[in-house]
Amino acid sequence: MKKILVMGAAGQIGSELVPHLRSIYGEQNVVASDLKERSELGDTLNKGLYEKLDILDTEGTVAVIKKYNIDSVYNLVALLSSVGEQKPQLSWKINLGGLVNLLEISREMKLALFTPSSIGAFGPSTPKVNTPQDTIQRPTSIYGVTKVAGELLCDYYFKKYGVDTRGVRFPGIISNVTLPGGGTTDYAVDIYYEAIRKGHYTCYIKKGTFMDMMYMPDCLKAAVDIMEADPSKLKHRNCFNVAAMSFEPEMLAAEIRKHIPSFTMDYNVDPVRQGIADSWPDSMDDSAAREEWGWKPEFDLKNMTEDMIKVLKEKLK
Ligand code: AKB
Repeated sequence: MKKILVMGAAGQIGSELVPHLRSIYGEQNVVASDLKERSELGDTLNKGLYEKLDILDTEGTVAVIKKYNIDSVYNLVALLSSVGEQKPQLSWKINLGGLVNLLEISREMKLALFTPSSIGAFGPSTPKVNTPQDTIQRPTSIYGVTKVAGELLCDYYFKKYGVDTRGVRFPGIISNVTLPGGGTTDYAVDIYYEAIRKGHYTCYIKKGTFMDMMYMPDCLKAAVDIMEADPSKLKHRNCFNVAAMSFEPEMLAAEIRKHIPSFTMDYNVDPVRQGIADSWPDSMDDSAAREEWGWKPEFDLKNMTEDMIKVLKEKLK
């Protein structure tokens, strides 16, 4: 059985990936870690194995890996795109510095390493519609710069040292357990909470701005499936486009209105996040992931919205 360490476990993806991995590999085989104290964790993480850990602390990370005989690491530590523009140097230090640290540890300790890339790894000169798997990558956000460098570095460690690095380019992730923080795509989560709480949302992304999005269950499936994939079939390894749906704010609002007919939306566009969104693809071509490891999402805008509203109505009661 795999022995897994999830770093950055208290964030939007980690807080759901940890229980998901535990349900597959067993409670005792999945260790969560984050900068937070255990007392600051949400209910789901609080129950199982947990270590307070800084990704830049090599000695501490090695000690945890030895303590639990870890053989696979999910590296979810990152400053996202919007917050990255406020703190570019910190973004580089954490996103890339943390990854370099983990790659070196993985090389020495023979670990498998999952590191997500993002639609943020593309830029304004990338083909916007049906963005190919292999194409121009000249991102203009620091987040994107760290993601492209990370993809290349992971490829390098695989080729040069045989480290089992793997990863996917995640779209905006929509979920209802832990809020995302500091991303450009966060509006597509906030809108559901505000629709239920207030019946109104002021959107910071302009009408007509398409971006790829994915519901959390598909995100979890992608993270597990790529790590379980037969390595002999993987031609890309660290940068698979994975897509599920592409929409713009008006389409999302219209779908919400099917459940909450009185819902209204207006706009107060944030130039920084709008600029980032404009530089990203409208929709990605994920045929390489489908061919090489059988990627197939289950959720589209319609069934995701049904589920989000059902779950959040209960949660926000
Ligand atoms: C962000 O908006 O920064 C992230 C991402 C798409 O990587 N959600």
